[in-house]
Amino acid sequence: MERYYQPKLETMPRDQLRALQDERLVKQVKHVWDNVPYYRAKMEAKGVTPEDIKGVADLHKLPFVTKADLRDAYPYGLMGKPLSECVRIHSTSGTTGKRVVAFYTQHDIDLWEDCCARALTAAGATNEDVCQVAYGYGLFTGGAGLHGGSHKVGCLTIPISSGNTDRQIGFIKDLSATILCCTPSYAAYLGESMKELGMGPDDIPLKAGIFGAEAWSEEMRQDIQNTLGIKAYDIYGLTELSGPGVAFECSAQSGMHINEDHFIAEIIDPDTGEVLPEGSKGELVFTSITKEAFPLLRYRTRDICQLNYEPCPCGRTHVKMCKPMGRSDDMLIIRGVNVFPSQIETVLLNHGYAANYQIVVDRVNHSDTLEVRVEMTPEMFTDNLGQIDKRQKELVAGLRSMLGLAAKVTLVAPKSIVRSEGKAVRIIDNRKI
Ligand code: DLL
Repeated sequence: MERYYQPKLETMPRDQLRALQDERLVKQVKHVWDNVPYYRAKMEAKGVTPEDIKGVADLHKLPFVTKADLRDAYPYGLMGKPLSECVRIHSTSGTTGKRVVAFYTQHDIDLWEDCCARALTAAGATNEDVCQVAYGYGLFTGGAGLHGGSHKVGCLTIPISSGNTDRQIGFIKDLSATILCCTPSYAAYLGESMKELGMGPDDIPLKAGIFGAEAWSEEMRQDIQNTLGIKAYDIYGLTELSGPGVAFECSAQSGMHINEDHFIAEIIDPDTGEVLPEGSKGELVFTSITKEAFPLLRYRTRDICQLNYEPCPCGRTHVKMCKPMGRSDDMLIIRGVNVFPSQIETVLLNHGYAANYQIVVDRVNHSDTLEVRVEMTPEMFTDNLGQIDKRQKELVAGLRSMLGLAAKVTLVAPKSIVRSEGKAVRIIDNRKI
């Protein structure tokens, strides 16, 4: 039987949900107009006033917010509440120089934790469960979000944070953890480390995992489910909109329900900004309709995605988003061809490799080169050069048929590609463009 954390809201008939969104949007636009001069100026420049926005049907009239706006307004320029009412910040790592700082009132945190509690409940968590939160704690939203959600559900929460793999496995075993929350690449690494210790899925009590914060393929899901003996659920979110829990998977494991009572989703053409018809593939744009301290209207995520409005067997009525197919800013353009790392991952996993790889792009004599470095699994490891050459050629053919591009494939020894405890770093782009 499907269980919900907030059944009324999660299964609300769509016409009622739309009415709720209409009402909340109107209120939010007024809040932003009155309290965020930066956004008010953008609205004025577009000739829009709060009176023009009567509901979701008018959403397209509002200007977008982009990462560039967040940078311009850094750090306090997009706040909707005075500092005295804010209780916390979170921030992205800013490794690409694009640090984002988001603010929360206590009310914002409360609603965010509800969203994470919905995700945990959808994965089967109850107050009988022991939930190991192995996302990073601190500025990153993963640890704090799932931690708060786990408390709300009433799970015994293990705030272990990421890293120290032996201790992770020890705690899972000793404290009988049943739910694991971490990035999918770290979950795969934990599975790999367990194997090395001679442990299999039957040696641990885990039953479900909530994995997100980075792209992962269906093939990787199967892999993790088999090695850890669990059901692996996807969860999506971004710092700008609170963190994890903007959308989450249910028992159907076929897309993530967007918490539409808090976020309105649109799909736009990333080049023209035009709103695309239902079911189209494009850039995901979110409007937060309940956030007070950092209320973003029409925020361009850069994630490329598709929405599915078909009724879901789980009974939730909220629209589902597919696994993001990549980011418009992660998409590599190699010799004019659009390449998403997820496509490469699919080929590798289909050929029996684990998701331990690096994509190296360079430019030689004015032409782009693509190299995929892939670890052999311990089972396939060999020093037979003929065997390695054959395997490399198979992958070259697989990549050519997926991407329409010639790639160089280099098979490397197991464990030679550095593991990440958080989000994996898969792309090395050496082109000086
Ligand atoms: O990654 C929040 C989060 C924490 C989500 C824990 C899920 C679990 P940021 O660091 O701001 O926030 O990164 C946001 O990560 O725009 C996507 O490109 C990517 N992303 C997040 N979840 C997924 C997912 C957190 N399930 C950016 N699948 C987003 C693919 C994801 N990409």
